[in-house]
Amino acid sequence: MATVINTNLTTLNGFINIQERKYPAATGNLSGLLRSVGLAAKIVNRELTMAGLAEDMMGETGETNVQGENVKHMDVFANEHFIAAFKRGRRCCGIVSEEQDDMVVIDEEGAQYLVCIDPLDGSSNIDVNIPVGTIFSIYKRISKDCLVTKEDFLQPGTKQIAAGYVIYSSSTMIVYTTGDGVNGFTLDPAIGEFCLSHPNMQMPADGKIVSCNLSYKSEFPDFIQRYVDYSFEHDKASQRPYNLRYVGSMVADIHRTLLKGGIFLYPPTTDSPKGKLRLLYECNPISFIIEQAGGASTNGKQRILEMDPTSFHERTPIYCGSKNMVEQMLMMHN
Ligand code: AHM
Ligand code: MG
Repeated sequence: MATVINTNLTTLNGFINIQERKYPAATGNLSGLLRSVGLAAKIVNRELTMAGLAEDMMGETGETNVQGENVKHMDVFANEHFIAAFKRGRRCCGIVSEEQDDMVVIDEEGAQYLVCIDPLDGSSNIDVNIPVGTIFSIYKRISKDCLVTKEDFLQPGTKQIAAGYVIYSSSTMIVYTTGDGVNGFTLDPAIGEFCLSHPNMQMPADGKIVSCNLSYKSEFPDFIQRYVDYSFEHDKASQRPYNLRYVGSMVADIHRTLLKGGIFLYPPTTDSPKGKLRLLYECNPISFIIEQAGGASTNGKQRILEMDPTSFHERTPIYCGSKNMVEQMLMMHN
């Protein structure tokens, strides 16, 4: 019998080109920016796979970032390479990064796009070989000045032009949206290309997995405590108890939620009264992806995407995932 050879390979760059051709007015600038994400992701991936061998890539730098968190060597590496890729690509006029107190202003004539990024999400997991990620969000500038302004970055998530994440795990993937569905690309390390492996991702409307750091349960708002209790009650008819799964890298927990269904919760706690996760470069891009895949994302009072940001590093509670689970959780509010 003749061997069937699959030659139907769509690379990330090829896919970006196809998408661009759908919009005759496209300038190619967004495409260029997305290609920069792909390149930096490959560089970070290469370094991460070697992190256990290169001693200077493990552990902390001894410094703390603007949020008072210990900075890891890989945080610095990822931050520098993503920023360098955006600068080299010449399509980006500014960046807000988890690793930098203030915005990075790029004096690039004609550049209209700005990026909010968590270069290495879940970095406390690197030293123990657990999946980590990169989360990014792309906006178009609204100011007309010569250089990008603070207000350009403080647009609500509904104004995102594109958003996505990279998951560095048993395989490395980029999952992104430009508001026209969600597509996932798996890195084939042999050819060095991200290849379309998960076209038009849609998440299940129901799920049986709850993802949260239960060690803070007594500090959660009452309605979340009620929802957690409900989730782990025994009731055959509604297939409870649900399963508890928590990696502690948002990207990994969200990726599983997207593929298998479920709900991810990061409520306010005593130490983080506004929640721990950051609106601009964690919650907004993830919420854009989740909604585009048919799920829901809320801070308990409103859609995350409709929040009006007031500062670069502001935090918010987030509850997101399968639509019916999020609805059920919100019912506990009343
Ligand atoms: P980081 O961006 O500094 O790595 O922190 C964000 C991470 C998320 O990936 C994860 O969901 C959360 O912090 C875990 O926090 P906790 O250990 O409090 O559960
Ligand atoms: Mg993070």
